This record gives sequence, C-alpha cells and structure tokens, in this order.
Amino acid sequence: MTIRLAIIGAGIMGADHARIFAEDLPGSTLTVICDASEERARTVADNTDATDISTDPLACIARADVDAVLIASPDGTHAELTLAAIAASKPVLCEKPLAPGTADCQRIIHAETATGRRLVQVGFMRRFDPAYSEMKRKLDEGHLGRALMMHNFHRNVETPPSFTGAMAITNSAPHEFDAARFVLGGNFRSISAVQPKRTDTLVAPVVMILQTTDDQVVTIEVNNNAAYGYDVRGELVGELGSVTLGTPVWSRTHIGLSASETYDADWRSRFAEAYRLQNRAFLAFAQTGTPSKIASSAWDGLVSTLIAEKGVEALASGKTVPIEIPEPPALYRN
Ligand code: ISE
Repeated sequence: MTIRLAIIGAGIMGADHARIFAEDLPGSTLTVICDASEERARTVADNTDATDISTDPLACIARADVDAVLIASPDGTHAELTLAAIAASKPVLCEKPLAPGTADCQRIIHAETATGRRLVQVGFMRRFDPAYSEMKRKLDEGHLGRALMMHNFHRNVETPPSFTGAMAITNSAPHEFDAARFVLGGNFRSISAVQPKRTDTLVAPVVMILQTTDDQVVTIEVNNNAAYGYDVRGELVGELGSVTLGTPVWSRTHIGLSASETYDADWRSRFAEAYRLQNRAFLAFAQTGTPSKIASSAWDGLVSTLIAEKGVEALASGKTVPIEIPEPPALYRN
C-alpha cells in the first residue's frame, strides 16, 4: 500500500524528511508540502516532485488524498497539529519535542488513548542510529555487566536566531533524555543542571547530571554554540567495560606531518541512516497500523518533555530536582 504523505514544515527538517521519503522510501508519495512560506513549500515540492503545496496545515491534514502526516513545523505548533492528525485517524510522525510543555503532551496522550489505537510516533531518531543500537545490544547481551553511567556530549556549531537558552534543555537535550532511556531501558528520578559563563552573549553550554531509578548516573553536556562542528558523543560504562559511539567519518587527510578529519555542519549527515530507518519504520507503521517496537511513542515524548521541564527548573534553582514518571497507560506498554 502506497502511503500518501503531508509534510508540515519545509524548513531544514521538513525538507530533509521530504527528501528521504522521495529518494529512499518507495511505498510513499508526497501529496503536499505545507509551510507558512509558500516559496519555501514550493522549493521543497519542486525538489521532491510533491504533488501540491499549501500554507494551511489543518487543511492538509484533513485532505482525502493524505494518509499520514509528518510534522516538522516549529515546536509550538506540534501539539495542535498532532491532535488534528489523531482526530483525523491519520498516523503522524511528529518531530521532537512532541510539545514543549507536558500539559500539551498530556492532551495528546489523552486523545490517542481515547482512540484505542497507536497513531503517534515521535522523531527521536537516535534509537535507529546504528551506533546507539550497537551500544544497546552490547549492554542487553551482557558484555558490559551492570550499566553504571552514560556520558553524553551534544554539540552544535551555532544556535539558530530563534534559539533561547532554555532550548538547550527543551529542544536539544531531549535527544539524550530519550536515548539514555532507550539504551538503559529505565527511567530517571532526579536531575541537576549547571552552566559555565561565556564571554559573549551566545547561548552557553548546559551540563546536566541525572540519576536513574536503578541508581545509575547519566551526564549530558549540550553545547549549542560549540563553533568547531556538529559533534555528538556517548559512552556507556558498565562494570566490565564500556562502549563509545562511533561516528561515521568517511575519510582522513594526511598531509604535512598531520592528519585531519572534518566535522559535519549539522545533524543531517551524522544521523542520515537513523532518519532513514526511523522514517521507514513510520511508513511501515502507517501501512500496517502496528507501531515499531524501537520508535518513540507519544508517551516517550511526554516523558522527555517532563524531564526537560525539570531540567529547566534545576538550572534556574541550582538544586537537584526530583523526577516522578508515572506508569504509562496500557496503550504504551510493549
Ligand atoms: C535539532 O532540533 C535536532 O533535532 C538535532 O538532532 C539536534 O542535534 C539539535 O541540537 C536540535 O536543535
């Protein structure tokens, strides 16, 4: 069954998702590219042979020739558009975060639960990254013994114009919140956060320490203005050894008594395979109605947003803040 898609948002993420479906995922067609900028929607549509363009996201979701929806619009629009897709009984892949606030995430959980079926997948694509998958497999197969710590570095070149200090925690760090839950298979019980002072007015790094309900420790550095390159690192430390994430580097240059390799400017190349596998899993979900066991659900989206809210509170207060994650509704228990 060919899935006819609406892509909502034609910015850096929407354009890349449209490209992935158009180039790499047979079994899908792009019915409409929607963006507040008609010109931006047209550019993406022309580059992907999408049938139509629009500036009205709710109309796109309601179209009879749209079977599934991908939301890559600004974070603050995610909840309303995800709720509209649920109301239309259409599978939806919502870019992270599911919503910046837990109240909106809870509205989505309530609406999806009321349908009695899973419709929402959240765009925490690192679960599909081969490096994180291998890290999790090594732990699950017992090679590391008991997991003790997970150290994470998440560095961007620079923040986009609209990026606020809190977004280091609410927009970027949810990748690590979700990846750590995925790899460790557990939940968090507390978070603390500190940040160094920059000499300029750019968004400074944030360093967080989280404790899990199984008494493990997760450290996360998010530096959205690292300047030198897009650089995501991770190390899982167990009682018998550790696993570090490999980064796909295709070549090293050896000239003049030195060797060098280059960094990506952003996440699209580093996580290209993760996005492809994530989007392929969503396509299968839309075709069969059965969600991927790896992919993030709306519940995972709620939990990451809840952790982010506590992280913002911890940074503001300078205190360690408890995290209480309730049991998920039956719809979200694998
Ligand atoms: C961005 O929204 C992403 O999702 C990227 O994967 C992440 O590295 C970046 O920090 C976020 O701002």
